[in-house]
Amino acid sequence: MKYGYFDEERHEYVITTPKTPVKWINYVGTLAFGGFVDQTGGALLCKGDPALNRITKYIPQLPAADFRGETLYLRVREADGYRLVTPYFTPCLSPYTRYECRVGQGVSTFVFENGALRVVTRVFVPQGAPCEVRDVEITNLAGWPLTLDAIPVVEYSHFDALKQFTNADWVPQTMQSRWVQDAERGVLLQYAFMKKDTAVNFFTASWPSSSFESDRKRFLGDNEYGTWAHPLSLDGDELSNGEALRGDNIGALMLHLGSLQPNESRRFVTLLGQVAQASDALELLGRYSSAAQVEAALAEIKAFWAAYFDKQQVQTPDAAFNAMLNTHNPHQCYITKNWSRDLSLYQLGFGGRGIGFRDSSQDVMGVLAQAPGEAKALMCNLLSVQTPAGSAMHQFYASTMEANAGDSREVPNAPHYYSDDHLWMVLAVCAYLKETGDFAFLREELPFYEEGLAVEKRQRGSVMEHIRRGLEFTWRDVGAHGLPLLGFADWNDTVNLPRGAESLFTAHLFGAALREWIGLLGYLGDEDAARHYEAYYQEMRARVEQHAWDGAWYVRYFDAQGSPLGSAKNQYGQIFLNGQSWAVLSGFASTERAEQALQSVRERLNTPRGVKLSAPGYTGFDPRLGGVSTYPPGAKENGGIFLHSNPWLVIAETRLGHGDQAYEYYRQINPAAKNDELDGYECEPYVYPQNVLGDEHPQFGLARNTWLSGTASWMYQAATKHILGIQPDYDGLRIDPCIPAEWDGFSVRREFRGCRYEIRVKNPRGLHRGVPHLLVDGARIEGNQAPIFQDSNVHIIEASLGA
Ligand code: IFM
Repeated sequence: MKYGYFDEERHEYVITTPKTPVKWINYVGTLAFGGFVDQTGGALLCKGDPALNRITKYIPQLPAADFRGETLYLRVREADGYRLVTPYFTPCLSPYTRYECRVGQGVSTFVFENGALRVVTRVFVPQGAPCEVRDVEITNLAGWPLTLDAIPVVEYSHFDALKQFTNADWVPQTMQSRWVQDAERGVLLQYAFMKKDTAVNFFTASWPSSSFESDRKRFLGDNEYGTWAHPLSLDGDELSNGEALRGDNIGALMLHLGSLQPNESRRFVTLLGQVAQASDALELLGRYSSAAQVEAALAEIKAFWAAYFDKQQVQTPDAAFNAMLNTHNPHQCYITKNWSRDLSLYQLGFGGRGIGFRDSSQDVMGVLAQAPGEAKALMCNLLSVQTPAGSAMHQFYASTMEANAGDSREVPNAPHYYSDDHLWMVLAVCAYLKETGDFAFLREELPFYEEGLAVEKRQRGSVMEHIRRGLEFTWRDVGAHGLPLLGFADWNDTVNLPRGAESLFTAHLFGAALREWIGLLGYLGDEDAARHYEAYYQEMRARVEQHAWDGAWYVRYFDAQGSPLGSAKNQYGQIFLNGQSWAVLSGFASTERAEQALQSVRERLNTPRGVKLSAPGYTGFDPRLGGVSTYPPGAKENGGIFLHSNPWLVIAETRLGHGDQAYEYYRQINPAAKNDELDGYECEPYVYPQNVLGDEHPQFGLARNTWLSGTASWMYQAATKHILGIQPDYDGLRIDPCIPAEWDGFSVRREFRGCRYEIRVKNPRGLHRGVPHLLVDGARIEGNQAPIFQDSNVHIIEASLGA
């Protein structure tokens, strides 16, 4: 079953039925003001912080037909009363002859036709504005005049998103709405008495409202035995004009649109936002009411995305690969960078997560070509929650910069750090410097995180010093085999072994980080420091090679007693994917072991729907292992296809020159390649999910947790830097592809350090890799690195594999 199609010309995915297997969403705005809109127009919006300043009440767990945050009713006057239509399908489940939800960047466009009406709605947040705009155009398709009313409706959440569900007296007693009318328009205000100040949510329309409602009970009617599918108040001509001073606050506006002749259209906008006072809302209405104003605001968003996409565009023989790389993957990377793991259909933004140190450090690497300034700003925030000891706080809240130690807080005797967090930042900083050449960043002074101390009193250090402390922390923090201690967890949050356990993942990540850092120090000419870290690298490598090889693959952990996990000796969890891919990424594995380890992955972990994280899955709760054993075999980290880890395998395969295998692993999880077979998969085909159920699970192939996943950044890196091989370096742009032999070539447009490159790679001999020389603007250059030009001309780089 197909639920839509890719419209690459418009950079959109077009959902053609509201009845997707699960809710499918798109993001509008940013964390400053924004949220997501689903395929039936439901919206979850917040300002600054989804936990502490939530605006709409959107409960993802409610059934698909339910009301979720926002909708629009249309009333067609008929001889015997009114006929209700919702042009987003829900909650009236209105029959349609055409339904489209066009998922663009920062805007979702809904097209609804039912024979009598065409309704086109564009939902977006103008850049920098504290409001969502819905631009609605209704056309009469019937052959006779129609008399129409429009009733846009929003349901508010308490500003403290969790309190909404934990206190059913205090919350409703604080919810208050007021109507403010100026000469022409009315604004319905809803007060959010937040801890330190009062924010004012507002709902208004460019068409005059003849009446309004702010109380859900009155709107639905009959003591709420009226339903969202048929609110009883809509049987009458007008709403009650009730200003609710308690209860479940909503905003409903009655807009009498009058009589539309055949083919005649009416348009209006609604604005839902948050301001300090009513006059600000009216000022916003003045800015985004007319068709020209809406077009201008949309043009700004479009221009942002056009420039964003323009930084890197590819053309390969695989249409699904192109669709992801040219539109949907960079879009997801940016959204993930902005929202971290704070707010999605799956991360519900109640304050448990905020911005994750590990997650955001990886997200940064997915936006470097397009948004290096934003990446740098995020890295500065992250580094400022690194502790003076060198490890990092696991997460922080963007609105307050308060940080904490994540789930480890719940286990009093556990180590209160994660062994991998701080090391990701080494990769992020080096990748940022390669992309931008902004070496001054290394000298920027930033605070360390010292709980309880005002920021001005905290220790400070340069970015270089932060990195140095991180590397020294891991070097010292080792266990019985001299391998890094696990801490509360490493990348795999769900394996929480008792204190004293060692992590091979962290050992390999340490190796990969050291390799990057040594490369940078070498480039900067700091030979002493490079030698210092080279010694660490060689020593850690020797320890891994001595202790961690299990015969046909690497083990993943040693517990505190020195017993391995991820070994053929174990009954469950015999082999872990990350133990193998990262042994290649760190460069620790010899060629022979690397080949063998990846062969073991192929044989024991690969499935046609992606590579499993481990096998076989644990079959019941084991308190010594922790969270991983709470899942049934095949789910999430317990033998599921945890997508985030698949691109690491893709990269590892390219390191060994296996172009066909790398591409095969890439393609088997590319959602765009699944558009015709989504039934068992269920999620959006335009973004990566975090997880897919593995083959030990009866629902093998079912995806969940789309959008906010490290999969986005790493799939983008795997495809662009490692399959296509477009690799920024400190002093040039390297072209080092590793492609499937069947590709006869590909091309890439890339902006790098202000220069524009047109890269054309040919593969006439059906090879995988090997670029011995380049033609740069027609001149031969030995090797595979193109220079950086000091101009803004387009430079043509030609390469031929093997020639
Ligand atoms: O690495 C983590 C990530 O930080 C959050 N989601 C789960 C991943 C694997 O456990």
